[in-house]
Order: sequence, then C-alpha cells, then structure tokens
Amino acid sequence: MSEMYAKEVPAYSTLMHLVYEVNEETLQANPELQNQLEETESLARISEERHGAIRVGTAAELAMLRRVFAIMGMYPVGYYDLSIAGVPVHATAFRPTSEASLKRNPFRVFTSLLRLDLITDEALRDEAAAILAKRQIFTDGAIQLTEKAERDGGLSHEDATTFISEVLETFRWHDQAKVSAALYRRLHDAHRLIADVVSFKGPHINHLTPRTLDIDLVQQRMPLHAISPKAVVEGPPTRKCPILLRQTSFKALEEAVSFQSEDGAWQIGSHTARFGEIEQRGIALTPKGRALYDTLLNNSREVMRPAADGSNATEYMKCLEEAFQTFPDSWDAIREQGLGYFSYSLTEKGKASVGFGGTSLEQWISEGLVRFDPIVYEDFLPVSAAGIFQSNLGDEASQVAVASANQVQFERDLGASVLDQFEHYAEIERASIEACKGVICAQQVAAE
Ligand code: OOG
Ligand code: NI
Repeated sequence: MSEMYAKEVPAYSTLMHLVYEVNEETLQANPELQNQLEETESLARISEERHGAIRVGTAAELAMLRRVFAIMGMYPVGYYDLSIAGVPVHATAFRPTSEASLKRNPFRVFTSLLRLDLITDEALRDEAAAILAKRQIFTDGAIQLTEKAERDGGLSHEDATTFISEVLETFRWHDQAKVSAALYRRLHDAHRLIADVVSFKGPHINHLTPRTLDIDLVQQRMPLHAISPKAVVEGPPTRKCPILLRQTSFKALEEAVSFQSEDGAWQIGSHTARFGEIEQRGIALTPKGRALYDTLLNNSREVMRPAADGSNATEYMKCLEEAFQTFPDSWDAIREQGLGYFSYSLTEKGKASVGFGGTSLEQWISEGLVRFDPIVYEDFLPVSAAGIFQSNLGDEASQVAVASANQVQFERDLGASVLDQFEHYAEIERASIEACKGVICAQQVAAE
C-alpha cells in the first residue's frame, strides 16, 4: 500500500524523505531518546507508516472490512464521533491489539462510515443510497479468500500473498467517477465528504502517516520542500514528556478525475481528497489523565480556536501552551498522579538480585530493581481528527444536520462492538507488573 500510494501521490514521497531526515537528526542529537527507543521499540521501522484512513458508504462495506482486517490481526478499537464537528461520519480504528503485534507493526486504519441520515435533502439522500447499494468495493478473490480464512482459521503463505494483493485493490485510486458531473456537484454541495464517498468505485486510501520524532521541525520545514502544511499542529502542545498524539498534514491535492455524461462521453473535472499527514505519539493517558487533557484543550479553545487560514496560528499555539501548564511534565509526576499508563520491567539490577527485602512495586522502583516506561498511545483523538478532516474540506457551508454520537448504530453496522481503549492499556500495564512480581517473588522464595 505504501508503494502504491507513493506512486499515486508523489508529494507523499517528499514528505516521507523529510520525516526520515528529521528523525535521523533528532536521534543523533538525542542519544538518550535513541537508547530508550532501542530498548522499548524497534528503531529500524521508526520512520515507516503508522496509519492510513478510508471512508466507506454502507454498513455492508464496513462489516466486510471488519472481517478482512480480522484476518490480518487488526480489530476495531474505539468509537469516534465526528458529527460534533459538522463532518457526517463516525469511525473506528482497525489495529493490532497485542503488545507483541504492536511492536512488530503498529499500523492502523482509521475507518469512517458515512452517515447518510445527516443529509438534509431527502431526494439526494435516496439517490446516494441507491448508488452505494449497487457498488462492490471488494474483488471476488478478496471475498473468497476471506471466507476461506474464516473457515480454515488462516491462510497458506501463497493464499496470504494473493489475499494482500486482492485486498489492495479496494484501496486503489480510481480517476473515473461513477456519477455524472451534475450529480457530483450536488453531492459536493451537500458536503464535500459525501461526494468523496459516493462518487467513486471504492474507498481510496486518502492518506498514509509516518511517525516523526519532532513534529514541530517537520511542520517548519514542509514549505521548504514546496509542501503547504495545515495551519496548526493538532493535539497537545510541545512538551518534554509527550502525551497522546500530535498530528499535522499537508492539504488535500486537487486531482484530475473524469465524469461520464448520459451520452457516455467522459468529461474532465477535479476532486480533492488525498493528503499527507505525520504524527508524533506520546504516552497513553488513563481516564483521569484523558479527562484532564480534554478539560485543558476545551479551556484553550474557549479562549481561541485555530483559524483555517492560519491567521492566528502563533497565538493559538501560545494559548494552548498556557492552558497545558497545569499538566505535569515529568514521567514521575504523571505516574504518581495516575495520569498515564506505564509498562514495568526488571532492571539489570533487578534481574540479578536475589532475596531482597521489599514487597511492593514502589519499593522495588525506589531500590532500582524495576523501571517504568510510558506505554505509547496507539489510538486517535476526535477533536484532532475533526481538525484534519476540516483542513481538507474547507469552510464552505454544508447541508448537514448537527447530530450526536450513535455508537449503538455504528456497532450494529460493524457487526461487532469496538474494543475499549482504556481497558486495553490497563491490561498491558497490569500484565507488566505481574511479570515483575512473578520473577521477584520467585527469587525471594528461592533465597529463603
Ligand atoms: C480521516 C481523518 C482522521 C486522523 O489521523 O485523525 C485521521 C479522514 O480524513 O478520512 O486520519
Ligand atoms: Ni490520519
């Protein structure tokens, strides 16, 4: 998919090079970060893609995607309601969930389902639904191999290779629209996103996102490479101890597409959907930490919202930094106040010690037997995602009703419930503590 996207969107290659360059520089200037990453994650893949996104049109498409991703070990985690920001979709992220799989490849796909119920023009809504009901976004091969994998509990190496190339077809760009220029225009006028989902043969991958170790530096350098970044970096401000997720993107490109008129002739037009994005990840927050994050973000947005044209970008970032002054910025404080999730492991001293006295985790930490490292946040943030959507959609008026979250309907359409992200991080933390306890208690028993 990465190769396909780089061929389809050349600006994406430029961004990948820039990210690679900045990551190399950051690691060289920061041996401590390099050591920590070497110990806790694999450095070899640091600059590779961490996520991508697609938008689908029907419950059947979403449910089939769930089955396809499950074969690749990716499961729906989290529910994101974007309707609060006037974007007529709700979403989940398909991703690996076990610690071992995440270490090997944490790639996720942010997957949005269009909410046709939010189109206020009834005739247009019916027309869009009829078009979506007729399309098939999966190849026959992808469907057959999905059924086979479900039946047999997996695929042979050969079938797996075919499966990947068949599934890739679903994510491919199609420059010939399935609708006429006139209908595209009507869909577009209702909401740009509706035109994007309904007009084409499939849900083209709309961005892929590499991980950067210094998002501010990449943001600053984008214009030097003729890439125009969105006005502000989404998420928390720059910090010593990164929390959650920071993201920025370059704006969606205007690309040539063609529409077929009734007499069968093709008519040239354009469509904007695909963009480039980068992310920098920090620690996963507990419900308490997340509540603090949400409050501080809201506080800063009450003072000032980032303007789409970037005119208040500097003031907005300053205001955000001020609001976040009260969020502790040391790993010790974040841990002591129960704001973030950590993974605990034995130090060299801990592994070598036999029969020491302490009985609690806190004692083992203060004796230097156990260390703690932040667990990386693997999910998304609804306000940030809305900011990314909006920077690509512009501020034009749309005919979309303001709605509220509807997780029940989303899960019905998905055919499964989404996993709770907090439970998942808590479990990784708990298992790491149990593993330390197991070894230390065995050492103590052996010493007695
Ligand atoms: C998805 C936008 C959200 C993110 O990283 O938050 C997203 C889309 O535009 O389809 O990718
Ligand atoms: Ni994204």
